[in-house]
Amino acid sequence: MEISDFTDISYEVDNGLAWIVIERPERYNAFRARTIDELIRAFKAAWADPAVGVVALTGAGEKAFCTGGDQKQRAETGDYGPTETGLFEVETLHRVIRDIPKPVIAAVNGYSIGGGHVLHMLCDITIAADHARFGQTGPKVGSFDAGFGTAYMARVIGEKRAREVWMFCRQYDAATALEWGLVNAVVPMAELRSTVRAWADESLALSPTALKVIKHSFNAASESDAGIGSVAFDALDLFVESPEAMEGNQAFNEKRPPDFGRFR
Ligand code: S0N
Repeated sequence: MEISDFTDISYEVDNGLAWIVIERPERYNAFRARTIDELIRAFKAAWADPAVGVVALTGAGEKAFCTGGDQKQRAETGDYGPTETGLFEVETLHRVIRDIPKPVIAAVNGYSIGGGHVLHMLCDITIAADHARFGQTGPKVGSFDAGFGTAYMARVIGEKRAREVWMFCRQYDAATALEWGLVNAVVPMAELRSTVRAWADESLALSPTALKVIKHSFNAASESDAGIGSVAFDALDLFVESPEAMEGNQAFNEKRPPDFGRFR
């Protein structure tokens, strides 16, 4: 896939900073399988390009950063749509965000929910607009990310808070996210891009080799979370086709609360 083939995201390099933008605002920047393929391709382009020192990930518009898997696509086809390889490569995307040897900044411009919340968490730095909202919805819509989504979250915000996020599926505002250490800074939406630019410029002045080794040394401690994630995604493959998971998906699309009572 060439960058010129992108339909779901855009990719642009500006003075050492690569901007990767999810361009599906009508779906609150939810990802389908193609979106994931394009994101992986874009991160690899930034990895390979010596002109890029920092990567920023954001969503189009001011409503959403990313709201995870596309629940309408899931209702239409039972999956997230076709891919180049035939695989739904969300784990590969997680890997590439962690492995790219350059700082990755999430610029959270609205809702960061479900699989979209996991994406911002995996970025090295998160800068949020002051209207941003954060949360997990898996147990509401019939999915889970019980790898980095749970284990890494506990490392970031602590066990009690991570369990609260997953077991109640609440939303949290940007001020709470800052207080919890879930984000590094909160700024007005109008200053989000310029703030990311300023942070990127500070990092671009530093030794790329030192940054590479530092990033990978931070990753080393949480590598076992990837193993837990593989097991969890195996389980998710089985779960998503169950009546219980489908009830969550149907309820979202029918704009009603799910009824999980019969599965207890
Ligand atoms: C973001 C929320 C909280 C916004 O609520 P609000 O403000 O009330 O707006 P809405 O009217 O709900 O939304 C506005 C429009 O945007 C559409 N939309 C929003 N989110 C999605 C989405 N994720 N997919 C498709 N469309 C979306 C709305 O439908 C609405 O459009 P209209 O007006 O046309 O009806 C709220 O929208 C919300 O809670 N969204 C859903 C968030 C969610 O549950 N995401 C999925 C969570 N799960 C995952 O991400 C896991 C996926 C995954 O990682 C996976 C990995 C491997 C293998 C399998 C899976 C798997 O799950 O199957």
